[in-house]
Amino acid sequence: MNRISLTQYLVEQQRERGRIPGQLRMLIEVVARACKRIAVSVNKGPLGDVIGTAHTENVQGEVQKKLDIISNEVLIQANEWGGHLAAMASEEMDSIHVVPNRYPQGEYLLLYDPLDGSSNIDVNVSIGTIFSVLRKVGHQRGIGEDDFLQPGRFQAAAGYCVYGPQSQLVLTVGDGVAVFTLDRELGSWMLTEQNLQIPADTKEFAVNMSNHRHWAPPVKRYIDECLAGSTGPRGKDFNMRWVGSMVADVHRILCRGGVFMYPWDAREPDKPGKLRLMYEANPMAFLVEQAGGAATNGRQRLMDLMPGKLHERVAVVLGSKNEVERITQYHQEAPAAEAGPAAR
Ligand code: P6P
Repeated sequence: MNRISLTQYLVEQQRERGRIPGQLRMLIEVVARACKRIAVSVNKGPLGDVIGTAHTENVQGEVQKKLDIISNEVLIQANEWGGHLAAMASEEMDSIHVVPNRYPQGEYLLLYDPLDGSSNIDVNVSIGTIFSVLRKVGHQRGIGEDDFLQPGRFQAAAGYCVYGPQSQLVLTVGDGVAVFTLDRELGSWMLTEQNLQIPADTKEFAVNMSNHRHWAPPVKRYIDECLAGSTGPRGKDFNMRWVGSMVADVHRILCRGGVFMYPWDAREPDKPGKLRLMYEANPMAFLVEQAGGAATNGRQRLMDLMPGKLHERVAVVLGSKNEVERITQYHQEAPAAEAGPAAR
């Protein structure tokens, strides 16, 4: 089969649809190349000095794995010099990283989780890099954290690279979702799927069941009905999958449907959820919506949420449209006191 490369895909998309201006194409190609570099380190595992912790903590107070730091550095070094970016923000950095004055500044802002699911690194389970692209709002040189605080619907592009049995790059620029598989012999990302579509219905849910007793009633109601299966109100049996790596769980849902939940829970009532809005939830929400699915915080469309802080967290419900809508309906039907944190 005559497959096309990422570069050819981007050039043809620009020629036919005009959605990938030069700087955005450069950004996507640079990030894709950085993901190839990260894949090399991830695939080395114990053969390289990349396993284990770096004995440091990130802004979230989480112990950083060596590969978290390596991946973050790879993305910074790859993106600084090209003239396509004004600044970057990363789960692994407290504040934004502005392109140094020795390089020209571009029109875009890049946000990323350099290696999501890093708790799985040491046990050889799929992990990934998640990225989100926003446009620089002003045209002044000075860039601050506030320039990043844009709702997800303003994203120019989003994607992830999943380092699994295959390394795959999944990308949207707002015109459907395309999948590229890394051909290691060529060292190229090759188009293997486009216009991914998530089935509106599903029989598969993804959630960390060990948190069940901490959930708000609408979430308990939804999951309990799934567990009741064909003998319960849903009248059909459900299956459960939970990798504990968002990229792996979302990739499965993009490929075959399902619903993913990381809901608010009562252990830390002031925290809306575990996942980060700007560089986990928003890019995944963009991809899922572009594939015909839905993505909310249980009540509101994720991509409509106005961020207040760069590293803020959010509850996440995403995947097959009809299931996400049912979960939203259960939140709306619940008495306000039972529905978890106040709507934003
Ligand atoms: P838990 C990985 O640390 C992550 O941020 C997501 O990739 C994943 O979906 C979630 O946390 C897993 O959380 O509590 O099940 O370990």
